[in-house]
Amino acid sequence: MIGQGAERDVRGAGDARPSICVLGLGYIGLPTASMFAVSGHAVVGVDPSPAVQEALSGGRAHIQEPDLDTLVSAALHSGRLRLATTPEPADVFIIAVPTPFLPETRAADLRFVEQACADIVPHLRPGNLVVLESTVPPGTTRDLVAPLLERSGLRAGRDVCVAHCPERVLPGRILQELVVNDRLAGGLTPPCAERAATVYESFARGNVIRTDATTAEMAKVMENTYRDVNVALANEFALIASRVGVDVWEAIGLANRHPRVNILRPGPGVGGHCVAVDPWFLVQAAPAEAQLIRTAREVNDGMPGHVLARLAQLAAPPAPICLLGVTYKANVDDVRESPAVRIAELAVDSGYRVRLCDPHVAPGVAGLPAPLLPLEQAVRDAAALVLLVDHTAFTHGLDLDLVAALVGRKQVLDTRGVLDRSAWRQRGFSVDVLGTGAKDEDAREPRPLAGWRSVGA
Ligand code: SAJ
Repeated sequence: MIGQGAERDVRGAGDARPSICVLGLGYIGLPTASMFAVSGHAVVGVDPSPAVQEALSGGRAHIQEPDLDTLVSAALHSGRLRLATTPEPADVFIIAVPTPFLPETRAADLRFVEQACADIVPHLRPGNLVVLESTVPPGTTRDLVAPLLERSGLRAGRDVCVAHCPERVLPGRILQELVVNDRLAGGLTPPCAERAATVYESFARGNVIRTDATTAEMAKVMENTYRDVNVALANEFALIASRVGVDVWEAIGLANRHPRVNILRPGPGVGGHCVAVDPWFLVQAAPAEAQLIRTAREVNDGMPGHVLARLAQLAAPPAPICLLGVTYKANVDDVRESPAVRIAELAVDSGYRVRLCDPHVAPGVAGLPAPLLPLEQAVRDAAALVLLVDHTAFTHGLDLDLVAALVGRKQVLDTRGVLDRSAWRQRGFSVDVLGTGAKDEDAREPRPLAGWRSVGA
């Protein structure tokens, strides 16, 4: 938790740009703090985690993201980004802390936001701006953040500006998207929106669009919900395609040639800290109305069970199996809400001897239900390989001859539709692909659709 710190102003003498205190140096806070620093703001980045402090003090980012090390190091060397474990007085406070959901109710867990507000209060001065970047249920800035900040004795919207400016960056492309994406500046009042927009315009090249705080909150959660529902539709298409004996990857490719259709990719489920979480904030806000959103979440959460059922067609417990990838998506190191981890848990519970392999994840990372091994150990004697994450290291970096020589049985299940099927088959593998007909040739035959009639019959 972020605690109180010494009264020290972030800004040095003679600085023209507002000084900024960023609370939370995670996937969003660290790139944002660094970007503001290299854009000329005096920034203090606040994070109480010793691991974060240790990595950053050594001049490197504690998370994997293309070019982030270079940006962080430039920001630190410029002298404009300093690190702290507690907030300090500044012109602008940016809250970029996690907003998970409570596992039992799936309601938003806003404790980190509440704590950040409490930590800012002692430093708040008239004329300050407080920006909430964390994704929250609609109404949070107005109904929770503003009243908490008013414990300072200052009136939100009059003495201090308050705004919600949601981040929209895609992990894996954070640094580009931070600059080029359009941004929302949702103010408690129009002057608050204007003030927040001006701050972000110091590095944003996309449009910074002024709106009110609750509309910005709603728009942000809608964006990720739209993506979740689209993936759920793709996943449901995959389940239907394997039932009727169609290759969903080919069918989606064909459907997407329609100028107004853009179906996303099926897969082993939806993970990460955003798309798998944020739709629940809308369910929480309007449970009776959010029917489609809830069903989409359930479809996506059902995919790990489907993957396990397909694995069971290839190998029975206690066979050794190798799961390729544990992160929530390709080429990142983030395992939060990862469907691959869920699949590993289900496989362990079913009695498989599970080995995990992921070149992006450091050994010893918490929360994995099975050992994380180097490739050669992970695949040795395995009765089946399951590709769960389409890391480039797996799609283009595998030595297939070596893998073929090491495995126990040459069987692979591709849950992302990315493997070069003919290259694997050339090495003697049977290749099962999620969203295609069942593995055995009989079941692969298209089944007649219920109610089907030939023309003229
Ligand atoms: N996924 C699929 N099929 C797809 C696309 C994604 O199964 O076709 C899965 C991924 O494998 C992953 C999950 O969905 O498990 C989410 O991945 P993602 O790449 O869709 O999104 P995130 O969580 O990395 O980032 C999202 C982005 N939101 C949108 O694109 C609408 C990003 O712009 C947001 O800033 C971010 O959430 C956030 O922080 O809210």
